[in-house]
Amino acid sequence: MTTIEFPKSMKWGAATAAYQIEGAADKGGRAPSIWDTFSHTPGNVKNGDNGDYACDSYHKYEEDVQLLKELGVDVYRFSISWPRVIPQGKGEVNPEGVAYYQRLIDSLLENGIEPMITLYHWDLPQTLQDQGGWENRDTVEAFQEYAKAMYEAFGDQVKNWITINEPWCASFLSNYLGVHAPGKQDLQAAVDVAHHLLLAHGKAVEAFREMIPDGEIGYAPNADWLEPFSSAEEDHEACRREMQWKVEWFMDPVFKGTYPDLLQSIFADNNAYLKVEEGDMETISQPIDFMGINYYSGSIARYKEGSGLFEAEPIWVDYDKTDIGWPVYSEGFYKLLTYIHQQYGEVPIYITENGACYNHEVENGIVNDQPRIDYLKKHLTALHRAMKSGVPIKGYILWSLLDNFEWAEGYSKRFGSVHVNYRTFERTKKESYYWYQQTVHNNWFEI
Ligand code: NCW
Repeated sequence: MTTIEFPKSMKWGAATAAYQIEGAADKGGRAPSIWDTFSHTPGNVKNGDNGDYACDSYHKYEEDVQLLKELGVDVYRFSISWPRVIPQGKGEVNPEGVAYYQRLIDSLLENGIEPMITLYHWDLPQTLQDQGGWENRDTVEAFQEYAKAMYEAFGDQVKNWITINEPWCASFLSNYLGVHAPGKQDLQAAVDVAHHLLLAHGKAVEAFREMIPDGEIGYAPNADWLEPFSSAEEDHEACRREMQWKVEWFMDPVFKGTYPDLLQSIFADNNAYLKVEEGDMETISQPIDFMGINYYSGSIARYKEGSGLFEAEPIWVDYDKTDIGWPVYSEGFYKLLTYIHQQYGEVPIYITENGACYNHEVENGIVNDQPRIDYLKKHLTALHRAMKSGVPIKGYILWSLLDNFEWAEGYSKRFGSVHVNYRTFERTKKESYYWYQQTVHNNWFEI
């Protein structure tokens, strides 16, 4: 037995996102987001699922807070639904929407849990999409106004903020690969969206400094690790290109004030051009208080002519895979963290998401999700190794507190430490919940 022990300062948390858990899609003055439109369009989401009811957390938030309290976490990361608080995307603030988050925040604080708010976890108001969405540069300003309204409403009580969740998903996965809302397949659109998301991040940070000077703000890019299949130069280069797309494209602008040259030329070869206006890079690269990292998986890849934009082909060597098909690759977590530390220096890091999809059901009142516990042990061991190597980790936030609406996969994929019955909305703690509870309580676990 080896004990993996974390420093006393380590913050533990659990995360969710508005569209994935709230439900109450037409309640309290909420207007549709791009995810309502997308999920209600046949063929986009598995089994035709949508977030109309989700986990019904809009009504059951107190029960969720009790789950968090019993879990013993320091931090709850949740997102605000922009169309719930500003239904038309700009202009009037909806008091009923604000009141919902106020109740949630009050309840968290009464129970000794620090709120961490994500401003954008993918549910853009549909009215803004009708005006071009994130492709339209005006959306950046609308986002800054929305951010200001939220700082105004909650800044006294909430000190931890995240601007944008997984900008790669909100740009390329959504506008080039067409898997997520709005479901486009247009590289130029994706490049424009990516830039505008980063700009929106910068504008929200700018306003934050004026309005919440004693708070901390960061963003939460997703990151994969690509390991070259062989020592051949072409395999290395293929992995570099893929990593530049998934990682550097969203981190270099923020921490170095530049976009990777190689990728700009690959995009240009495919008739997609970066449109940067004067001052943009300064806005994007202003200092932030922490970097969030969402890590789930990685893979071994090799060069393959003609395979996608970057000619990198993943090789499915003998990894275990989670129930969503993502390889369990904790070594990649360690490598990614040390790589990011080398590249971007001493910026403190929160693991803003890590977790696994396993679809265990309730049997005799128990959900025995041992593979999720194994996954968490491996990844927390890798994290601990990274910390020992000097990577400045502030905290670890589990995805997810609850099973929830898993975007294009609908309800078919479960990431929660708590099982949700989608007919009755009943919550059942899984074995991984109890394991995480012990780990959070002890600040150590055994392998
Ligand atoms: S879908 C996704 N996730 C999951 C989601 O529940 C959460 O809201 C996200 O922050 C778990 O964590 C993130 N990430 C997208 C992964 C990329 C899928 C790549 C598909 C390639 C075609």
